[in-house]
Amino acid sequence: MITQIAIVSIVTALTLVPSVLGQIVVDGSRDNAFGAALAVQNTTTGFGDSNLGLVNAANGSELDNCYATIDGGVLYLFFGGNLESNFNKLELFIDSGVGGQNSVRGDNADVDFNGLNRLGESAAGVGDGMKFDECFSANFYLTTTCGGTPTTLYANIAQILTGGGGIGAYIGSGAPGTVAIDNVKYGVKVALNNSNILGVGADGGSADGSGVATGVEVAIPLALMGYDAATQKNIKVCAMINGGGHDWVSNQVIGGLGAGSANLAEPRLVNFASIAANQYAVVVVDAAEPDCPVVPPSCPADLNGDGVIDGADLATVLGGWGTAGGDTNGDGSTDGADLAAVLSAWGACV
Ligand SMILES: [Ca+2]
Ligand SMILES: [Ca+2]
Ligand SMILES: [Ca+2]
Ligand SMILES: [Ca+2]
Repeated sequence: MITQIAIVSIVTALTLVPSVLGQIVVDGSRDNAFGAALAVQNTTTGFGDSNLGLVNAANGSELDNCYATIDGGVLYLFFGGNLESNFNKLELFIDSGVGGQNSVRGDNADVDFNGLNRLGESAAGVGDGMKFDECFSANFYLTTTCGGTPTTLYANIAQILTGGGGIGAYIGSGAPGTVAIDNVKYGVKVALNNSNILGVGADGGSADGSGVATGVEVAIPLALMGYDAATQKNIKVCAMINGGGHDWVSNQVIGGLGAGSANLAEPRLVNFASIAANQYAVVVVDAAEPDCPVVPPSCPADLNGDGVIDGADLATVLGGWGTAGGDTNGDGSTDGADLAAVLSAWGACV
């Protein structure tokens, strides 16, 4: 005889199913809620094609595809593929706002044995840091790696500020395939399921990364990345597999490098702007937003853009009084606030 309690339990379970389907579980397996792929790998891997089929270990690294979704103020990312359990790195750069670094500086936060700065400038002002595509300026960094006995997953995060510095943190460890890193302080989660044996092959194999449904999955709060939809809505993601010392970049990059591409090797020689197509995927929030965000002028009182705030700008304010002709603050009219802006900023733009 079926008790009333059992019936209630069954009904409750069925009622819960729809909401559960709509959520992302950070476990290294792709959820249906991610929707369509943002990018699919288009070259075979130069870092080995894993054939172990084990959730906690892989004997090769590949980035087969990238999925993303935003839910509840959190960015969820999924990268199909493998991360070899020999301390190869997944490097993840996120362009989550205006500013940031188009070329990686060498004075960022020291995380993962100063691994981030291994990709950056060798000395201040040399300008030899890894370079992204023209419309990509990184604001946030996450790196994850696995290795040891038993195989352990580790992750670190760092801010990437326009002027360098910023906060970096080790966010913990976990067991691939079973225990996600769940950092309560920062709200960041990282999980890895290394069981993929499909996707791209090594040289001579498949160059198609579509369909792979296990790999690295992360959750990052938008606020942690400095996301502000008032200035930049779309989020861009550039990911790559790197060597164990953050010192030898593979050919596994999201977006792909193109068929037949070799490993990129020395990180400081990587210039994605010189490689065809965009080496990033776009998490589209506003399809109408230009790919290169419009950077607000640093010197709004310099109305004629000649680098100096002087009588010419004052004349524009006075001549445009009551119209938009001398507007410095974007409110659409020229008034006392614009006059004050010009007078208080008098002289060279700073
Ligand atoms: Ca999942
Ligand atoms: Ca940026
Ligand atoms: Ca494969
Ligand atoms: Ca490019």
